Amino acid sequence: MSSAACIFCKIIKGEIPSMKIFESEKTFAFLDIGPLSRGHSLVIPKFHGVKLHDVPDDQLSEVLMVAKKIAVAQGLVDYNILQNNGRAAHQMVDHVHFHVIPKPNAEEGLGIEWPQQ
Ligand code: DGP
Repeated sequence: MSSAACIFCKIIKGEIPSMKIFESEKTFAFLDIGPLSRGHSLVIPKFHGVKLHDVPDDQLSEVLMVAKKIAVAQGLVDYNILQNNGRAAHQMVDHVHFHVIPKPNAEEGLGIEWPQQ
């Protein structure tokens, strides 16, 4: 399921360009357009759901593993995995997404060898 108006659904379909770093049948990952640190990425289920509880379990099953793969591939030591639900929780894009945010003292480890599918 996708939403015609959703920017992340458009990114998945290639209608909006992105720096893609991973794609599988259910999951997509790309660099954040406004990174909080170098290598800040977003991991999303391809299924369109606004909040975490809108996405069926089987559509979410890979998301955390992909976030972990990215952190490992970047050589991160310190990082945040962050997922916001709703405006009061600072969610700006209404398609579930997990941020992988490298922390500054881990930056020398950013070798940028992105995980393969
Ligand atoms: P959040 O506040 O959790 O909803 O974070 C939304 C993130 O999405 C924010 O860090 C910026 C990013 N973002 C918004 N629009 C685009 C876009 O068109 N392309 C990319 N790559 N990232 C985007």
